[in-house]
Amino acid sequence: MKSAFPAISKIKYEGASSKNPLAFKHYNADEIVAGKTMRDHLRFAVVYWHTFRGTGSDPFGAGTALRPWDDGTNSVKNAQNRVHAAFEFIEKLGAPYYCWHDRDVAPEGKTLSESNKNFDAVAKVLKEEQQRTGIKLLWGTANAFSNPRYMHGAGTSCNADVFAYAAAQIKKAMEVTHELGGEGYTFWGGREGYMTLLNTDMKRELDHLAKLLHMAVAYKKQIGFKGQFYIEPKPKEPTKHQYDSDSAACLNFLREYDLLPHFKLNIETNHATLAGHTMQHELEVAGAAGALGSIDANTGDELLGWDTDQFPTNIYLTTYTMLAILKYGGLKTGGVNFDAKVRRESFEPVDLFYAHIGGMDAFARGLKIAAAIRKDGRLCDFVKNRYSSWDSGIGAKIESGKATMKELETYILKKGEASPNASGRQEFLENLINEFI
Ligand code: XUL
Ligand code: CO
Repeated sequence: MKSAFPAISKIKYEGASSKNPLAFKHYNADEIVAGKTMRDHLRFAVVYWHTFRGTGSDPFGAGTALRPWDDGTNSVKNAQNRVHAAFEFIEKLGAPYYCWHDRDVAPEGKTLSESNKNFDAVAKVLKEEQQRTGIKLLWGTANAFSNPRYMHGAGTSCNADVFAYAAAQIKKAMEVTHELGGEGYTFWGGREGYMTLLNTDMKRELDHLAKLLHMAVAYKKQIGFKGQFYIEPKPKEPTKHQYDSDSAACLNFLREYDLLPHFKLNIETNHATLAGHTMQHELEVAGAAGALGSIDANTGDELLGWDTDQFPTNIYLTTYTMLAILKYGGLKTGGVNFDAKVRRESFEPVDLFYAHIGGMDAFARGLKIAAAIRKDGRLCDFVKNRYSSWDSGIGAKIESGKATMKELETYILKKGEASPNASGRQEFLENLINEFI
């Protein structure tokens, strides 16, 4: 097999003073931070779709990406060759995981059985390459949004046959994920939403989506797949409104349909900002519900209102992300998955390396900074002290559920004014964060 990246050797950690653009300055996989190696904290994953299927095309122009290993056809042979290029890339980068959609790795056929046959033929090579390199599948997923049949959605389609097709496709994607030892399986509601409420029976669509997920839970059990299920919130794009719009909406849906025990959330930065939230907010909502599972690490552009899926380089973003992840006990089955693409203008293969190295270094710095902030303790103590009136006396009584309104009335009538508030100290805390950046 010809090398896809002959000019590039394994990316090494060279430390912060290195000027080598093909070296890590901060990500040192074996370095221990807060009791674990950086490798185990961050569990980096490369996505197959953007990194190996992205062409750089946009609504105004054709693809620009140079991918010499790819013959540009939709053949199974080309798909199999591409697997070797992908694993050479991931191995040289030193990422322990990767993720795919079924249709990224293998071409869709004319019938479902032809698609499944293609998928098996490529999965065989994926498995060989996983075994050869030790690279593992973080999660698999089905693309139930690109094919025209899914124009009205998959699980939420108005057409029952389309629902059946989606279920059959997801069944196969779960089987292949299981076969490849995947540690998770993700559901992102690509078109599970609406373009206009004028033609939409929302309640019926939500009931159907829940049915699909319950079927997946049952099938998971049947085949003995132990991986974690994730839902990935996103508010819009491609639809006007997606039912999995943000962490809170996903949690509400999962609770309403008794699915919460079976799912965690896969939170994506650019989806959070499209929902009008920060990544920090989305992680906090998921974490507080015990449902923080994995992250799709990318970023948007402050001046653009769509899902630009850029590689994360902002140290504040990675610091706040890692603060939330550490606070909720770290990533277990999940990982830091680069659901990000190089810009259309960054068309050379080496740009894939620069992009991932930058993202990994940004997260390594975020991890080290977040660990230092936690070790220092002032931030955590400040928050704890801010709520100290709840630790004893009337506060503790309210929290324990033993206080009544009548009793609180008596308490305040006797006390007079409530005890004075303490400052929120936002600026002080922002300065504190900057001490560590
Ligand atoms: C789309 C998106 C997806 C999911 C997997 O915005 O993020 O690629 O991560 O379907
Ligand atoms: Co994503």
